[in-house]
Amino acid sequence: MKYAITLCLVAVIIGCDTVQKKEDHSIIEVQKAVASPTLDGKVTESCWNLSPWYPLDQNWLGNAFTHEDFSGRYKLSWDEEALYVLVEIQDDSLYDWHKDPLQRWWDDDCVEIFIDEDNSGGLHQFSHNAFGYHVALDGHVADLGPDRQPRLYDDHIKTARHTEGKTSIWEMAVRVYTDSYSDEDPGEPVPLSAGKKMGFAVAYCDNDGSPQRENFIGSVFILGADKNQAWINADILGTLLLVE
Ligand SMILES: [Ca+2]
Ligand SMILES: [Ca+2]
Ligand SMILES: [Ca+2]
Ligand SMILES: [Ca+2]
Repeated sequence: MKYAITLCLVAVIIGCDTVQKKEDHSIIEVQKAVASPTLDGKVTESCWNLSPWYPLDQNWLGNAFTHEDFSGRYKLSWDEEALYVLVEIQDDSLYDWHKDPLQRWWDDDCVEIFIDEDNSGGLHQFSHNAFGYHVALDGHVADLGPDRQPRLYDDHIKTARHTEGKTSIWEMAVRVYTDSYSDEDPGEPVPLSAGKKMGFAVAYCDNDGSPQRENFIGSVFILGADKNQAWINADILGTLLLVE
C-alpha cells in the first residue's frame, strides 16, 4: 500500500508541473501606473517615481564580480495591460556574440524575466507553468517551449534599451500569460488587477567576451549551493502583489 501511494505521488509530481508554492517570499507590493510608461529607455514617467529601486545583486552563477564588472537594480509598475519592469544595468562590456537569437542565448548579455502568473511555484523548465524570458541586447525574447525547443516570444515583452557609457536602461512591458498558454494557439494575455499575486524574479547574464557567460545575477536570494534554479523551479521566485 505504501509503495502504491509513493508511486501515485511520483506520478502526480511527474505528470503535473504545478505544485503549490511552499510560501511567498521576497514579497514586493507593486503600485499601479496612472498612465503606462513610454518605452524609450528613459526614466521620465511618474509611474517610476512610485516604485523604489530594488537590488539586482544575488550572484547565482560564476565567480565574485566587481562593481565595475556589473551592478544592477530595477523598478516595477503595472496596469491592466502589462507588468512594467525598468532595469538599470552597469556593465563594463556589452557582448552579443551569437547573432542567432535561438543559439546559446544565455551566453550573451541579456536580461531575464521570470513570471509565474498564478504564483503556483513548481517546475517549469519544459512547460508554461512559469516563463523564463531571455531579453537579448537586440530585443529578441527567447525561452524553451514544452517541446524542449527554443522559441521566440517577442510578442510577450516589448523592450527599449537606452545605453549611455556603461549604463543601460531596459524599459519593458511584459504581457502576462497563464500556464495554459499554447505555442500553437497563443490566445490573449490576462488583464492584470489589484490583489493579484505573481511569482517574479529578474536576472542578468553578464558576459564580457568569454566562451560562456561569466555571471548570472538574480534578484532573489536562493538557499543552498546550486543557485542556478530559476529556469527550472518557480518555487524560488519572489512574489509580487499588485496594489493601487
Ligand atoms: Ca520611459
Ligand atoms: Ca561585465
Ligand atoms: Ca504557474
Ligand atoms: Ca557584459
